Amino acid sequence: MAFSAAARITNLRRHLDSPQDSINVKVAPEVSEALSLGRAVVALESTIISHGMPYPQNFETAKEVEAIVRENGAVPATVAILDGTPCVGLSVEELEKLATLGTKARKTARRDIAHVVASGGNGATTVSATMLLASMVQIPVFVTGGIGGVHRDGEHTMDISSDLTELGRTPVAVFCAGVKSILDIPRTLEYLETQGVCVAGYKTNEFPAFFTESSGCKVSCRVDSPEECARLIEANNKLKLGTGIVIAVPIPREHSASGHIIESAIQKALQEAREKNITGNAATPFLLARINDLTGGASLASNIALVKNNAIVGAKVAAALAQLRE
Ligand code: PSU
Ligand code: MN
Repeated sequence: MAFSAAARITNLRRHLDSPQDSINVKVAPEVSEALSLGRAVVALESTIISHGMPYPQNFETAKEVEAIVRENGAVPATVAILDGTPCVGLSVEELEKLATLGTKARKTARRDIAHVVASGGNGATTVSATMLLASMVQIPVFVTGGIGGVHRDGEHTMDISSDLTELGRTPVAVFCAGVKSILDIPRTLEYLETQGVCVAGYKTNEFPAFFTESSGCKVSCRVDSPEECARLIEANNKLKLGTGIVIAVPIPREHSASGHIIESAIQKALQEAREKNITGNAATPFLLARINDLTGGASLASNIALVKNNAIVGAKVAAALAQLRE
């Protein structure tokens, strides 16, 4: 018997909505409990562990960042795909597995999620994939080091991180230290504006450049306390804008001293990437690793320091947001 178009659509919807046809997201018991009680939770990404830092600093940093989130009043939820299962909240053993897998784990952006799940693989989620999974379980706050952006020369290569489009379609607040000057910062901000993304400076009017406090670019608004930041997130949520927010937290001054040394390493690494024709999703990990080598580890130390600082601010905001919603 032939179905009418309307009946076919209804059948399709039923098919998509039925629980056996949706992918199971494994939420750690502690995270699940906090979410159901309306307590503060902070999502954390995992590409920074697998591709952003070498072992063992990546494992140590991952554990320390989780501890900082706890000390500041929230439950940490590191996001990854393990043996094909999307996980929100990892055990120490699972964190170690990702840290030791390193670049053997698949760098997983939004476009890669379905394939990593379908093939039962291990995926370290980037900002885009982490935002998506965090929003699926309704975590509104996510802390990382730096987001992706428009690559230099991006107007020709069209290498624009899917982090930016995700921010345009997924309502999660992302705490970061801005974007690295391996990227084109003014174009990154233009792209975020086009996507309708609010870019707030935390106690600053200027968008920070990851290793340094200043990029020469202004943010679209400024917040000066965790409570003010929580109100911004809540307004974005209540307005049902559907877009994410970038909360840019400048690197603490005492860790940004080596900024200009790092900048010259960035220039050299960019030149090498061009010569070796390293493009696509290999570009960011290559540049991060080369900059670390060229600065004799100084960039890694700054990177770790700023992630920890972001975790303090993000956890305080998550706690203020939970209080606001009580
Ligand atoms: N920037 C950093 N460290 C990182 C990344 C970016 O300073 O580890 C990672 C994040 O996971 C981010 C991803 O989401 O790289 C962006 O990669 P791409 O440029 O390929 O979109
Ligand atoms: Mn890219």
